[in-house]
Amino acid sequence: MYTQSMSVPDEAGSRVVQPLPSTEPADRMARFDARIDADGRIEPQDWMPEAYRKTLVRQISQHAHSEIVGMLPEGNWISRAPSLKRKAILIAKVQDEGGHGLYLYSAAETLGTSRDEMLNALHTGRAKYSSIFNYPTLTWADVGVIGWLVDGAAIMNQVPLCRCSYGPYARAMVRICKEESFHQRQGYEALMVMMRGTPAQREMVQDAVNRWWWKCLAMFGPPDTDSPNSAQGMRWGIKRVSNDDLRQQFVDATVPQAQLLGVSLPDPLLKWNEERQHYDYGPVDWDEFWHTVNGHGPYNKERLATRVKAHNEGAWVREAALAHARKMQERTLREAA
Ligand code: FAQ
Repeated sequence: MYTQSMSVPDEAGSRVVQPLPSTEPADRMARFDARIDADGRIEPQDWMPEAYRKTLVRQISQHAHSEIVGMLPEGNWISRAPSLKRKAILIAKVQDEGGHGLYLYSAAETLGTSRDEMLNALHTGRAKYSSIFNYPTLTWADVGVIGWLVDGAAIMNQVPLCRCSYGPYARAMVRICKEESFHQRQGYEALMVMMRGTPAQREMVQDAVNRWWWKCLAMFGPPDTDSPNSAQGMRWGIKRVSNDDLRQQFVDATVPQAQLLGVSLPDPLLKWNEERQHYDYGPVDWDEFWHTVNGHGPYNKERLATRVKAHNEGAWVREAALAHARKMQERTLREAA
């Protein structure tokens, strides 16, 4: 099995992008740019241009939303896991994803946005979250394939974010990547067991791979030529590797894993290219991707409705926690008087 390397090749950091025209104070902007160019970290108390702050809030909050919406497709299988062992592993994994959401909402809050604002944007359909979570989990094999391929794609994208220029995001990503690595391994191991099982189990795995493969390639985002945020994100050291380069790294890492597992990847154009030293692969259906991102995928409505319901039903917990915090504060003040 593999764990994604924590190092990012130097050429990935080639951020040769012209700075945006800016109305920010020139001396502060120059200090900020110099820190970014020297690969330094920006911390919450540091001055930063508003566009940098906005980009981070956008990306980190979308990422946080993806983690908590991402609990739903697998959470759906907790009550139907095939054994106590698989149930315990799945509960731990889904709980981890909730934890990732919390680290990420906290990182975004350091930029001056509130949890309520972010959740409101999600619940009213104004905020994006990863396209991948708008598809159904039809069989138990889907749970294994999500671990192997969806977490595998997430790690590929997130390891470079451990070196993001914004300190709180980078630090959150270190812990998240360690946990995602466990998630990926458990998925692959569950599939290995099924592949050693009956013909029906092997068919179930192949069917799940067929349904998830192309969606996972789309997870990395639009091609570099159609990615409006990439150039500036790279310039600021938020993104370190482009969408297409990460997608290629994912294909290259996954093909040998599929061979070891004994499944085929559903792409007739998938072929080793000796000259490029990479696998060639077929075209992703970007129309289907945008259709899903824009709210019209098979499960968008259901995912959002489930999140809103959970949030509303949890109102009493938030109220109780706030009442307790108020009481504790009053007691501390009384004792200090
Ligand atoms: N889905 O210009 P770019 C996980 C949007 S976590 C939906 O290339 P950027 C863990 C993009 O937001 C998975 N929308 O944008 C887990 C932008 O829209 P905007 C989430 C997408 O930011 C596993 C527009 O398209 N991971 O899976 C998607 O430079 C298992 C143009 O795109 C992260 O969020 C998409 N797939 O690059 C949990 C990682 N792709 O905002 C449970 C952090 C693009 O302008 C179970 N984020 N869009 O309206 C990133 O690395 C980046 O934000 C990208 C997009 C690479 C996602």
